[in-house]
Amino acid sequence: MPHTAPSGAPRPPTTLTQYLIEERRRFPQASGALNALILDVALACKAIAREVALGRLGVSGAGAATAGPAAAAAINVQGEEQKPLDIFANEVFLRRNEASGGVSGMASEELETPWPVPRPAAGPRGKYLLVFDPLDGSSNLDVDMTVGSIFSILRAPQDLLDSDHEVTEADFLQPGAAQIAAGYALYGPATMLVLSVGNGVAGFTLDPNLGEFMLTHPDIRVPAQTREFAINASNSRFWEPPVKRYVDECLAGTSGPRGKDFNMRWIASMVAEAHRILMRGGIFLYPRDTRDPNRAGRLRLLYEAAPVGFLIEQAGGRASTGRQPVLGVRPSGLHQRIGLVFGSREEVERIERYHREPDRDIALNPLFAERGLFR
Ligand code: AFP
Repeated sequence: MPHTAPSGAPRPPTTLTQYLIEERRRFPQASGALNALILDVALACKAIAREVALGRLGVSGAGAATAGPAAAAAINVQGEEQKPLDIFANEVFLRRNEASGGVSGMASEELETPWPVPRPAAGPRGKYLLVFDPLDGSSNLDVDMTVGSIFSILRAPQDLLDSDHEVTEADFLQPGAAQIAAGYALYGPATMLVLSVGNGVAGFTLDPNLGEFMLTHPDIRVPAQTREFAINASNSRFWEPPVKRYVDECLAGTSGPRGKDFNMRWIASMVAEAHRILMRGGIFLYPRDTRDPNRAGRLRLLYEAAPVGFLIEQAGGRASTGRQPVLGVRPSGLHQRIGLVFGSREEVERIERYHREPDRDIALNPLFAERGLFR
């Protein structure tokens, strides 16, 4: 039912700004700096959405030769190729948010080290740290498929606020549970912003005519059960036994132990997969595997796993490494990778159980006991 004003006329949809003002009422002491920061992030996302929608007509294509730094092919700190749009999106995030006064430092997938924001000539330092992947799933750009931006907002440590020294990597190494807010923008058929300020999850759709994000999905909840899973099956030979077991059981369908058929999806853009799961449930796995002993997984903890974990848990789902809640992991580095499983609560709990069970089976098996054949 559309909301109606006392006059009987339909009430216009709530804007992102109005939503944030309402949320701020929960904290009478709040200065408004967080809201201002989120609005700047939203503005950056609108600029990126516009550029993404231009496709080859924008910095990625014909215009690339004249697009300055965005034209240069480069490799980022992860050893991955940076597309012109990756660099453009990173610049937009940095420029838009360093001017806001709300942050004292930023960290990005595209930058090896933190981006310092100097103390302003007058007034205090920004109270927050902003961490982001400015364009997640950018390998999808060449084929005009959905991509997104994902961000996390942390409190700047007090000793940073009290000092004049530049932000350091250590300032960012906070567990996901410490996030103040997290969200993503999805550049799909419609541009959406999905946000949590720690009081549930809300989804906003960009009205391109007004240039405003409108609240279209209040109080998003992830169903506890699902029949849909997402995993890159080309890695199956590297999976650990609990993951193999889980996927095998899904594939066995009605004739297997789960007694029901499952559907599978893989978009190769975590933001897009997270959005589908927030909308209709499901489970996503990019688990720790044996492909590269130097990498605990593919996805990055600080700017992929932590913000998506915050959103999913705020929506009643669960996010885990398979072994522990992802929001409890204290990062050891800015670009640390981690195994990630998230989505419908009952499925994630099942996978966590499967990770515990092999150890238990080994412990119970006399062959593996302290004096057994294999120890
Ligand atoms: P890109 O931003 O380099 O395309 O990486 C996207 C991503 O980090 C994540 O969004 C996907 O879920 C995952 O990588 C896809 O990885 P695979 O290519 O190994 O399936």
